[in-house]
Amino acid sequence: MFLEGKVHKIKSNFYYVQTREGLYTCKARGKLKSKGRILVGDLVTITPDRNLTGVIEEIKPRKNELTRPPVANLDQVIVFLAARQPDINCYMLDKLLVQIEAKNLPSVICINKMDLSSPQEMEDIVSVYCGAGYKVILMSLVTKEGLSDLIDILHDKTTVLAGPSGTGKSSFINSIRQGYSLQTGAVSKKTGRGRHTTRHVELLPLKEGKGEIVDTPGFSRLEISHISSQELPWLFPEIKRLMGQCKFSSCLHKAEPGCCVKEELARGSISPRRYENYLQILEEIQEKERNFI
Ligand SMILES: Nc1nc2c(ncn2[C@@H]2O[C@H](COP(=O)(O)OP(=O)(O)O)[C@@H](O)[C@H]2O)c(=O)[nH]1
Ligand SMILES: [Mg+2]
Ligand SMILES: [Zn+2]
Repeated sequence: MFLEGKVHKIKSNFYYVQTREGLYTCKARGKLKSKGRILVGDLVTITPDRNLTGVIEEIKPRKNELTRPPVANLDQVIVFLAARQPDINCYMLDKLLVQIEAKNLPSVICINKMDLSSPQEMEDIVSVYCGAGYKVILMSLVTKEGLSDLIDILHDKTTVLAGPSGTGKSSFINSIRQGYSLQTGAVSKKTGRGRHTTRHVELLPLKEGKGEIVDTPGFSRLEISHISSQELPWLFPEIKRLMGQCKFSSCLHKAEPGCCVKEELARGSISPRRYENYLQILEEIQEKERNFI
């Protein structure tokens, strides 16, 4: 008899597999044993043994996987920002969104700490990113406004958080997880680093309903080295929509004649700030490509 389940945690060669019959503590069979072969988030088949123990026999094909943190089969990324403290850096945000798009993962932008700001102050940024095609949620963990909108989005999904430090990611994870406390804000005076530096990755089940959240933020390094200049336009949803309509099929939407991205920019349907950041990221990529040749 086999059981199917999802790996929620890996710790010293034990795999914690959530099945409909309960949480099984498993070992891995044969070649699956080698380190890094099985990831948190993997869907697996196990042979159950007594007392909720078992053996992992097989990994199902993955929908996607991340290396940082090492986790498979994600459904979405919540990009955590703060209205203030720290202020929003749109260039960093666009670079982060590009990385998430490159993994083919949907993202939702969440602007936390709205208790320190007002919807009027956020109007510009909300219209830019909604216009680009992203869902934007305004919220505060202090006043709890907007929190239920975010929780609705998590339902039935496996979610990873991303975004700059200090925006409230750990606080949010704490708030949705009963009896579980991640370190927030405080940094060790001795080492200057967070105290929990060697933690394992874990999927935390949501308090209500199905779905899990990864307990460690992803996309912490803004690496774009694996993205090519031809690929970049596909990673801006508002540019992607126009692909195939420019005069030249290889158009990079800089200054080529017959460019419909430039036309939409002139019409005001593409945000100048997003476009500037597109050009700047493109420049960074092209610089790397020139050095590589
Ligand atoms: N004013 C305000 N502060 C918040 C809010 N959410 C979190 N914080 C604070 O922001 C700081 C950083 O939070 P933390 O969860 O550690 O951020 P992380 O680095 O993204 O994990 C902590 O001092 C939190 O108490 C909020 O909605 N409003
Ligand atoms: Mg944190
Ligand atoms: Zn073009």
